Amino acid sequence: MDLQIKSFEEYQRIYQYSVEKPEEFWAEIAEHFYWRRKWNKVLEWNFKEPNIKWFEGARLNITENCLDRHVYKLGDKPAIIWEPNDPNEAHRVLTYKQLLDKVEQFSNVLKNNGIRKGDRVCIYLPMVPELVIAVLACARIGAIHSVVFGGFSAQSIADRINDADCRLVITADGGFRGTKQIALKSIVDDALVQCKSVERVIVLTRTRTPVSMIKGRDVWWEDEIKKVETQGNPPCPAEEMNAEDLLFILYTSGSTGKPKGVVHTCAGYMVYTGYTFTNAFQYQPDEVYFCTADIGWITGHSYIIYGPLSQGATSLMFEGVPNWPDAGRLWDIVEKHKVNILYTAPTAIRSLMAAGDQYVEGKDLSTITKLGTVGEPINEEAWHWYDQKIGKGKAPIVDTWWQTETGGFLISPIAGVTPTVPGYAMLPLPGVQPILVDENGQEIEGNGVSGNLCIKYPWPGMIRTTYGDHERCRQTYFSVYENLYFTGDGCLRDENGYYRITGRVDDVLNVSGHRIGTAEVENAINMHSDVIESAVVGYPHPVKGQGIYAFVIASQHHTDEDLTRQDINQTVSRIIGAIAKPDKIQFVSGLPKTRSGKIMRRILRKIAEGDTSNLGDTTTLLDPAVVDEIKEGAEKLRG
Ligand code: 7RM
Repeated sequence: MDLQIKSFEEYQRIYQYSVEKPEEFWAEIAEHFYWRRKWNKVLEWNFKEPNIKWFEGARLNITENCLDRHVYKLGDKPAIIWEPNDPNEAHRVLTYKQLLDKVEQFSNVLKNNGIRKGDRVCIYLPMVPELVIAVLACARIGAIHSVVFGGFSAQSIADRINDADCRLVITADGGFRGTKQIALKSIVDDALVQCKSVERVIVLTRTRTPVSMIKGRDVWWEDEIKKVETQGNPPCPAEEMNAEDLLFILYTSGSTGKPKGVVHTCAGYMVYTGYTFTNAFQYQPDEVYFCTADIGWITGHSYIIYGPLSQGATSLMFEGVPNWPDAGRLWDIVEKHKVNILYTAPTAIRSLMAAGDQYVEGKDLSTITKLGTVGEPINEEAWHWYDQKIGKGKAPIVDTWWQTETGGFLISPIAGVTPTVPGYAMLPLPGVQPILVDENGQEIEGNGVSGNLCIKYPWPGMIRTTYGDHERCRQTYFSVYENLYFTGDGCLRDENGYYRITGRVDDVLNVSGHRIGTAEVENAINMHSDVIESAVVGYPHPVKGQGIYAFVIASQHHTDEDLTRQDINQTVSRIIGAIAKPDKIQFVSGLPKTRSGKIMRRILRKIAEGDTSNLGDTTTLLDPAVVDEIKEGAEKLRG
């Protein structure tokens, strides 16, 4: 069996086969990878505990699949093209050969600094090639990476470092993003005041901002590289890993206040990201593939690094932001590097669309053959703009639905092979068995129905546990509905059997494609000294998809409410990061609560949406009068 599915007829046949004979199907997919030793058993599983083991007995290293195995044939092919924040700075190209050399070199740096298989390493770097090198070097020696997105605060870093007991942090002096500079090392320094487990910090120079370097703890990346060079640059053979050894931890938000460390393991994740990447995008040998995500999120892990590299693709990474120096930057990059496949988020499409077509006109986008979107539902207007202005009506758009927990795409078109409909993720990839259930866990069969989206059979890329707390993994994903993985998403299956994701059914927001828990934001707001209580909901936002709306009870009446709003925003930035700042803060004297003290979010959501015509039944409220006050306040805030 070929790895790439080539026709709709083949898709249907293989899909059927993957359901009837899943182990045979996945074994055939896995044959396309390099194993030091093959598996004894393809799959062992139960969703009760859960206990999920793929390719037991197999031994491998994912970096051997991403690097070593390509070098003979593709040694001089660009593996990574790096486009800097500032268009006037030179771009960089790392061929497969060069990337392997650099990964081996940095693997030796990690070893020189006492890092061994199983150790946890926190990576807090800007979008530079060294981030890819650091990630792969960890994987090469069997250290478990935990990448933290550069937009998170010192407190968030500390929480993540402590949760995983990281021994090492890899960061940079600073990072460039548009006109801003982010003082990464200084943020790490603030975090480390709370972190006992960290013995060493490796600091890359990027912005050359002055930084504090603590003797015995902090070392420069460049100095450590020189040491390896004086050792004669010895090779660093890849550590042989067991299939189910941990590859990485990535924190993600849920309905509680504390982010979970999603755990992915070596073999299944490798097979799944490679298989889904090559299929959904139908990657061709000389194509340049550009994913605009940050490596701090799962999209960057799976579809800038591991998926493309395991397939020998050229992966373009971009340090900057889509709207600087102007809203034509992505199109300049496409033109400059002759990008063939572009993968971005609906929020970026909407903001570039809003900037005006003049930023697209005159740019040569003729190289584009395929387009992709991810992270949130895409509205029809943005889909058509993307299709017409960027794809010129000739590039299929793959709307890839997946999650941090799924490792890779579950429901997605296969470019040019399966059909597409605006706003639809379409059909499950072979190997994926979605099901819709009602509130009671009853399967909703047939077409033209909607329900809660679950998956009824394991796939290799799925979450194995939440780090340090397996029970939490069971409760969150496997106990809501018996024997099913629950995604947290609502979903429609139309008359044709096509899937359309309608959004989260839990208290998770999706702001510009970033996952943020309402409870997390509430906790942060409540840290502010003048806040008694708060309730956070999402509301439709034209560019961000969802905006954050906070209803806040303050302990005293402030004459300058705007200043208090700014104080609250500062608090949220400090506790979580600027990405979680509320877009709107409304001061209220009370919140709509039931007699048992539960906040009725349904009512707050309606008010935040600006739709107060029908708030539903409010008679069970402790104090129904508070609703009118909140409605009035909301109208005033809207102006
Ligand atoms: C890849 C990623 C996951 C949540 C997920 C959905 C939403 C993701 C789509 C989508 C509609 C899509 N991982 N989501 N992709 N909604 N269409 N194509 O985003 O863990 O950060 O978020 O994002 O709600 O549950 S994530």
